[in-house]
Amino acid sequence: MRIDRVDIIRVWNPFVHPFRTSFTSFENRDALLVKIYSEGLVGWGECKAFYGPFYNPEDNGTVLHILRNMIIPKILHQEVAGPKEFMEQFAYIKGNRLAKAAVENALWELLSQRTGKSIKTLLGGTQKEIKVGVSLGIEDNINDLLRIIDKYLALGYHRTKIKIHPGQDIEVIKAIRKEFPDITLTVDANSAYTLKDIDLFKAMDEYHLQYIEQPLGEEDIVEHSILQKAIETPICLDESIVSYDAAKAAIRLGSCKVINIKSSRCGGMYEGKRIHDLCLENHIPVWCGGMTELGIGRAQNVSFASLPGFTELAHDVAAASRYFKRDITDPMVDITDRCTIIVPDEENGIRYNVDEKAIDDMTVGHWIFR
Ligand code: OSB
Ligand code: MG
Repeated sequence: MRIDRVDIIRVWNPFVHPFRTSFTSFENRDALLVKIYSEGLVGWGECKAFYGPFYNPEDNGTVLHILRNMIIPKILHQEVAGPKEFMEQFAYIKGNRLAKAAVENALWELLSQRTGKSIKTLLGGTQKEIKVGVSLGIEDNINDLLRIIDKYLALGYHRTKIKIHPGQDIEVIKAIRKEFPDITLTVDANSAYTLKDIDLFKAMDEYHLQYIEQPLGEEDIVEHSILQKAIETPICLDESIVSYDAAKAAIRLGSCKVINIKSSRCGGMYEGKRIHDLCLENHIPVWCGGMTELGIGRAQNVSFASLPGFTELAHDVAAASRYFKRDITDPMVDITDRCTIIVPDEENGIRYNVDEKAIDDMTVGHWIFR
């Protein structure tokens, strides 16, 4: 594929409800989109970075630098065979995987258009629909949270995940279990604890959580292995799984029993699939994580989650309307009455077309390279 032009577009889309985590509170999705023009076709990628480095070490500023100074000059007016070759070509750039993934995702899109095959087919996806869960932010008032949980249960969400942080953890879990004793419940600590809190995690065992997501630091693979051996509840690693090697280390050390794959954090869907395959071989259940994506990234996550290992656990890929009043695809990504999302493929003909008018209305910055 010859790359003829690349645009980076920065958009802001307000959330319908602020999303509060242990690291920050998000009022709107501030995202960089990558639009690649190639031989008459246009492929879009959505970068998953945030406006600051609170969750990932990268942010929109570092991504812009890597794309405009390191990657785009090397691919503009050049041939790029596909996502795999792109990743090989840029292996010499350390880290910066969210930046690489934005381009990689656009290349999958172009490959899909060139071959007339869906991303699901190109990746080797096998599932017609994916099962979705909901991830709920921190609320000051526990009753507010209980009412929000109720609302998503009524919509049929298959798993409820709540964010915890020191001071708002075991009491919240207790209150939820009192009102909803049997729901599939998980908690996400977003790295807010250390091994000093081991007794707190032992105490969580009695609430039969499906898993505890990322209790300790991103680099604490050894510490997670100590914690996992001390508790019954499965640990699910999220932030720590930045690469195939990190996943391999976590599995070998017994640092977790579940993995949340965010393919973008690992450089894109090609790397994400390698991690998926590794987990499948090692009988580690996986699910597809989310980063409050706009429609382009959300639709690509739906395709990625159709891989054969993503069966039993629900994904953080909810209906777009759970986050935004308006999104950048037409139609917006939505759930079925079974609370699943249909995976676009050749047979069902579903496509999430990019809504360029919506993007225009949300644009706060635009860089053109040609
Ligand atoms: O830790 O999974 C996380 C959102 C932003 C950054 C990190 C995380 C999250 C979520 C929401 O939990 C996932 C989603 O619904 O998109
Ligand atoms: Mg998480």
